[in-house]
Amino acid sequence: MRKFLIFFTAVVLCTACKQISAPEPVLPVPTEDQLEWHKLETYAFVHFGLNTFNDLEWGYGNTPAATFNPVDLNCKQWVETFKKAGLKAVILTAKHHDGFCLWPTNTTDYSVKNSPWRDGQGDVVKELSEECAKAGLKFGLYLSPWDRNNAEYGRPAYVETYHNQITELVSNYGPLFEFWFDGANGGTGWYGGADESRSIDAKAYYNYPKAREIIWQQYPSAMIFGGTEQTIRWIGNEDGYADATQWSMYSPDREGVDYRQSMRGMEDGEKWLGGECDVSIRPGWFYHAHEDNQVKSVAYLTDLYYRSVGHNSNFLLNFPVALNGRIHPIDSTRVVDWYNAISNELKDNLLVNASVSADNVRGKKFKAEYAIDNDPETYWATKDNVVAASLTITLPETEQVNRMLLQEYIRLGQRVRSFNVEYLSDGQWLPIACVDSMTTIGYKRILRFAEVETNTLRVNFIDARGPLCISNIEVFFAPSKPRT
Ligand code: FUL
Repeated sequence: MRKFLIFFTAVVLCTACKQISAPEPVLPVPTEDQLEWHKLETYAFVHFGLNTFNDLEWGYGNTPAATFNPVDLNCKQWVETFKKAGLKAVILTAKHHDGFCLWPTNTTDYSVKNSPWRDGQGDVVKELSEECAKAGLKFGLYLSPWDRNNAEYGRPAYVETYHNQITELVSNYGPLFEFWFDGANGGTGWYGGADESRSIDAKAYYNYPKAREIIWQQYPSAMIFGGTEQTIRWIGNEDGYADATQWSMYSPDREGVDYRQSMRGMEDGEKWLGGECDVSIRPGWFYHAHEDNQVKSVAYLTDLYYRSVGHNSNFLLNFPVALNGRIHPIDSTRVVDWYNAISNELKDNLLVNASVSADNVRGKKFKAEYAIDNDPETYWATKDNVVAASLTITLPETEQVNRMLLQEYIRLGQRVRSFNVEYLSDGQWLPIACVDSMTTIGYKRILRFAEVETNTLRVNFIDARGPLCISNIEVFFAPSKPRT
């Protein structure tokens, strides 16, 4: 009997401590660096180079370096624009497919060194990295693996040159938060005058493991986009959006997978590879005067914000810097207006001072209040094996609402598979009319729905990969017209 009592007490105690300890992680989970990257949410891309001066998107590699001549290049103006637009970082095309380098490299003559700009003494990479450092913006680089100028392209000597270019960049500029390996390998090019088509096996040819080693020796926290060593992933389109269902997990090498799967991620993906949605503010990546009237509207960009950041992804918005070396005033005004529009829509969190209850709570350390306390490190969690539960939130007053922001505690993995939201109207629970399906959440999910008037909302979590871990919920009313 005594033995039985001891055993029984041990079981009870064990169960109790299990319930108050954090849920086991659901693998894969992000690294600390990936977690920091998720928090950036929106950042700028800059396409600038010989293409800008020759009205091209993909230079062939034979456009004279002498045509690069911005008369008023001003990286301070770029950075000021990005800051005003709430963007937290910038990635610069240090070299595009034409092979022209925006820094005075020792690896080729095809660079700013041989342009009339500042008598060949200028260095765009340096200037931008310094302005970023001053303004507290993170800095990243795009270095096209494909090089249509280099005579050795396709042979081992070019790969050495390419790695030397990475070495120069990581040695002289930075810190770098992200390194971008583009996937384009179109074949034809100037190639030092050979003027022919060359094909390579991209996965093997560029020796990406070596490239990663060079980058990480200097900047071990840098995210890597593209290539075979990626730590984040292309979203599968260049239109700036992800699917509403968006898992941060992915298996890039899985057999038979179409690149469009990337818009959704993979629930059973083996790696944590958060999605990055890239898009240009104009139709082209590089500046073309005839596109001055085609800068994306505030409404369009706002929609993309909800379909990228609001769909558990980061948003990389490109600026085609104009011939004078400045961001065109239409683009800079537009991006700031866009930022103000989003800030206005998500201004006042109506859950400040709200009360909340849950029909399942893991323990005191994981109570429902932690889902609305605005602290990303605390979260509401359910007991082991409980993947369906509801949170009922009562607002201090009846309000009009049409936006809900939700976040999971992704340090322990992405879990939620499906959920829905209801509101109380005259004592009756009614479903919200959301613009897209309520499936995954991840780092961040923002729902847009037809405006309702209520003082009580209920979030019903229907299915998940493990116990729920919800770190944040906010609710807003986005007026259709800007508030006066
Ligand atoms: C593409 C490139 O071919 C475009 O020119 C641009 O740089 C874009 C971001 O990536 O694949």
